[in-house]
Amino acid sequence: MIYNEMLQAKKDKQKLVAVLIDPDKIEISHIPEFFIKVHKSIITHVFVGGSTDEGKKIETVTKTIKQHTHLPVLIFPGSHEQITAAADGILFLSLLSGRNPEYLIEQQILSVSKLIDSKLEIIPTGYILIDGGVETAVQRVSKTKPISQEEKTVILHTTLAGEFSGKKLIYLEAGSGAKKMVKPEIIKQVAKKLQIPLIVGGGIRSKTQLNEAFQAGADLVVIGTAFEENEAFLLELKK
Ligand code: 1GP
Repeated sequence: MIYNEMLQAKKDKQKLVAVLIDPDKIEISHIPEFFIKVHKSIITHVFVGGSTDEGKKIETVTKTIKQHTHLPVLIFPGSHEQITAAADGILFLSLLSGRNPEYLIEQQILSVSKLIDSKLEIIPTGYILIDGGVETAVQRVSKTKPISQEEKTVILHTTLAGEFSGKKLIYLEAGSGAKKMVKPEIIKQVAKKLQIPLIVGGGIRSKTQLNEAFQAGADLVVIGTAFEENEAFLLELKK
């Protein structure tokens, strides 16, 4: 079980790193070569998804990834249309920072027909969009506002409301391509109070930022854009 392994890693203080693969941004033919690099790096998880899947490639991309890796593959869907049983599991997201019912419950209901008979491990995840200094795709697509990094209490209370309502993970998200990652002081404040594993992503482009996120208390860090722009960065994060 992927989630139980995450809990164990948290207990053991073993830090996890996910590569985020946007199906619109990767060539299927490049996947085998990409994963040779992934396996040399400290990556422990693979997330697949994006705010949109214009090329409708997620199923093929996920199947191809599964053929080339032993790492757990989780769908990180921008909508119910991105759900594919080819993965191992799904981050079943609720956008708790927003007030758009479409992303709080409607998309989740629309997902059920695909999930009900699948073997996907479903991990309820409170997804919290934090201002990363630039309008991100999540903001555009979800038509919700991120929480300002100045609103520390709102961020803390939103994450804890997620935990208290039964989410198994909290994902603090500055948005793909964010200019500013979630500040370490915010991660720290949340990590101190949260019992469940904490995912942090958006705008992390260096080893220093990765370490800052971990030192502040992130259990799993997600990196997408930095690998899309420079695959050599994977090798800088060598095992
Ligand atoms: C986006 O948190 C992830 O959902 C990763 O963001 O692409 O900025 O690394 P980046």
